Amino acid sequence: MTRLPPDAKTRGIHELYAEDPEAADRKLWDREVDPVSRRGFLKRSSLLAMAAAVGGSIPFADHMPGGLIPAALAQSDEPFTLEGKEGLTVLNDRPINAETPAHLLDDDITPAKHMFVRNNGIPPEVESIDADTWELEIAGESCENPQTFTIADLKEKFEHHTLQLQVECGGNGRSEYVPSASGNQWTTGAVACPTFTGVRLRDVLEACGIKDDAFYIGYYGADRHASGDPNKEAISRGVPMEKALEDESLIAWAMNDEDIPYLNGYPLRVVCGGWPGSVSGKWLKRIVIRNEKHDGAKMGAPSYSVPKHPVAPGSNVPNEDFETIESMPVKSLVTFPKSGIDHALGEAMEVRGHAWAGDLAVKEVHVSIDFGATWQKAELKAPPNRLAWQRWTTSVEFPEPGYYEVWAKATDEEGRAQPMVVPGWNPKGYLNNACHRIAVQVA
Ligand SMILES: Nc1nc2c(c(=O)[nH]1)N[C@H]1C(S)=C(S)[C@@H](COP(=O)(O)O)O[C@H]1N2
Ligand SMILES: [Mo]
Repeated sequence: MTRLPPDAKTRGIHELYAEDPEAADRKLWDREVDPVSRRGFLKRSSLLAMAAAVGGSIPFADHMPGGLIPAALAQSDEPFTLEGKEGLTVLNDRPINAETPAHLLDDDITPAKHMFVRNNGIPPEVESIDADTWELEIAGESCENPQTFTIADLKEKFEHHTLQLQVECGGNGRSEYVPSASGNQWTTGAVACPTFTGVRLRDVLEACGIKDDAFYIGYYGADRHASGDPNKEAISRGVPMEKALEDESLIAWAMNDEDIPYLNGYPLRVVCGGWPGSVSGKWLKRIVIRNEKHDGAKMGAPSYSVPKHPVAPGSNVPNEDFETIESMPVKSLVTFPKSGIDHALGEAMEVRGHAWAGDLAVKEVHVSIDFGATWQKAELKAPPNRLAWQRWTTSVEFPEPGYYEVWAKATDEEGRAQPMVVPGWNPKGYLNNACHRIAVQVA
């Protein structure tokens, strides 16, 4: 592994890219970042982020002193928030990455303001996006009749579908790995389950002709590589044909019956629920049908890949020993009450949350108040459609005053349950589906 040049932190990223692109990539993507305070954010923020922060463009931005805290935001020391988002914890501002505290994921259908943001590069400028002229190109060596569609074409030519789909970043839970894995230090909040409206990916691909040798699809978005280099993609991932052709794989223009939020991919995105969020391309411009595994940015190991066989924590794993993550593992969240709550002795406490299991359904959820010694079964609802999370609820009673933790453990339809400790360490810190726990003080 190449190491960062010792002065990398103080040098321009363009300079570094010219010299050592790999180190520059790591500098941009793999740094560990603590939750960013609003002040810290603004000190280092780009003009675009600054405009988003004040809620409009800044005509005299040229004259703004670097590091100035806009008066619009300077009055308080509240943590910084992103426009259109509420209560999210910003983990990184360049690119923007923000997660949702568990208690803000309590809604059955995640509201737009509470959907996490995971950006790999620089999103297209808001002003440059025109949904009326936005075009999606379908091409690739295994496409018979490459075609271009406007969003109006998609709406007119294909059947519309609305589905509730869970999107979870492959790195959700990364912060718990020891030794720590580089990358955004997600705790539990890189997951959401809003509804998406659009057309089936399958219908669009079939209209363009899928050759017999088709093997994989790949997406391209309008965002740019974090370095600003126009010849590099921020991310260009995809899924095998079988996943692409599933009923639930969508090209979506709406989320919760409104435009998709800018940071979540406006005006068009792919959604393939149940797989790492990275396969659900935002600001969608192009889909290629490939006769081999797609080889776009972040398709190759170690990105979104785990060792084929378990490895000891801290091991060095050669790229050829990785495999690409497909369906995500079974997982659950306690979304009510909020961790840290005070509860009165003698009163039953309602506990609830969601559970999901990648391509599978969740069979059972159990809850423990004694650190996993005993478990009680929660009530579990069927998902509104395949690949949506499932609501679970139960009520617990505490025997005496003191400190308790409520743990939740989901089991998928094939009998695999969430582990109570952090599962298999892997170099990039993916797939942590350990039981979620909340703290309760009973008095
Ligand atoms: N074009 C584009 N699509 C993208 C990304 C990106 O950076 N650019 N990030 C991916 C990753 S890693 C995840 S987890 C999901 C996150 O979706 P969200 O930001 O809408 O929550 O988008 C995916 N699609
Ligand atoms: Mo992700």
